[in-house]
Amino acid sequence: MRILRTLMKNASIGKLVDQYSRFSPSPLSMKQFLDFGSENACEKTSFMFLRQELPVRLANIMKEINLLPDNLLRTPSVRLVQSWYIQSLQDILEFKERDANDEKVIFEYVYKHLFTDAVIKIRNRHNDVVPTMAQGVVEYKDTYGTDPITSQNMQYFLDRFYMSRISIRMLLNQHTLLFGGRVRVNPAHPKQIGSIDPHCRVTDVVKDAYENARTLCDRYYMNSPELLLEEFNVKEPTKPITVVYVPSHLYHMVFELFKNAMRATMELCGDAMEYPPICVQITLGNEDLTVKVSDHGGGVPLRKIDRLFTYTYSTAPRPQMDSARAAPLAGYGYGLPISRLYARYFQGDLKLYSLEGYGTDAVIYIRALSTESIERLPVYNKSAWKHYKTIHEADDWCVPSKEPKDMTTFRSI
Ligand code: P4A
Repeated sequence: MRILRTLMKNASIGKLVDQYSRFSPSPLSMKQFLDFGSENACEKTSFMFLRQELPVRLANIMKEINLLPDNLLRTPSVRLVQSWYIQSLQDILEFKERDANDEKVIFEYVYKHLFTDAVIKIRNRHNDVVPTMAQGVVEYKDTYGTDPITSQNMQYFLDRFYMSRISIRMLLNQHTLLFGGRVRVNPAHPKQIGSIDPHCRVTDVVKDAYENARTLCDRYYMNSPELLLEEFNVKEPTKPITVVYVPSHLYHMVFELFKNAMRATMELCGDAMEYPPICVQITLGNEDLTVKVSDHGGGVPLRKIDRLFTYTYSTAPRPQMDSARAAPLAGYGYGLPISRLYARYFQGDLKLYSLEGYGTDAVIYIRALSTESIERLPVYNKSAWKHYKTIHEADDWCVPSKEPKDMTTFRSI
């Protein structure tokens, strides 16, 4: 009887996933996020939007989880993650639409508080999605190994899956920060609209991230490179550069880049007492706000750059750490691929330009105009489906042969 009930429930949740995945997610612009937080915006508008949009975003990515290789789907970690998504979808669908006449009353007296509680509960339930999914990838790799095709599919899925998660958490955070407390202002950041700062001072975030990375670096290497910071505000050279952005996202990205730059610098220079500084250039043009983090850490050959962004590569078993020493400064994590997703989330990007033997320039691109900062969201459709189902044929570029052909063969004609 229990089994039958479970089966019935799973069958109906499958139907709901199908139903909501037929809608495309609705990307929001920075302006729309700010409007939800403005004085006259109401909690009910936010509620009604989230009641529809959260199930759509959840269902869209749940369809893609279902397309993962069976052996990966069957790992305990991926099953656990999947169960969180099912539970959260059910939690939101409790707030069903009712008769429009009753709706206002029901919202004020019943839904309002229950909804913010549900939103907080959902956010907490999904806190450990990244390490749990990473564990699933390790389990799969240990048992079945990896080939380039699987690795490529995993990369495609995880980029979309983590991007979807970033976007869902953004929605959950905005709602709780704006409507969860008694007042709309965040005591720690009174000028922010939820997690968005309409006048985010890029330099302040960069300095903060540098100081915190430097503390880790000092602890591990007993020393650290200095910071040289330059700002180029092209149109208004005397004004500090600001942008409408999520400071925590910017912090996450630059902190990651500082850790990498410091690690490369310290490992290259060894016990030398002097280290080349890390140079940061912050530039505001018409379209782009660019943050470049340059080091003289010896660089990475082009052949190995892609690996720094590859999930199946980064999830190699951790090296045995000497428990007496602090955790290593960077690496063995998802730092770079996730940072790149943060940059892409609002239509920017993160790129590495390395000069092997010399050093690395890491560049974060952010849209300067808030009207262009619009969520970049994955959508489940036929073309996404094809990515998982296509049988990959031979590459359409020649494989370079290791042993060059004897050229005399051609000359003797
Ligand atoms: N040289 N340059 C970088 C690294 C090395 C580098 C590096 C050996 C490699 C892996 C790593 C951290 C640093 C850099 C800046 C970057 C990225 C890589 O933003 O100097 O951890 C995975």
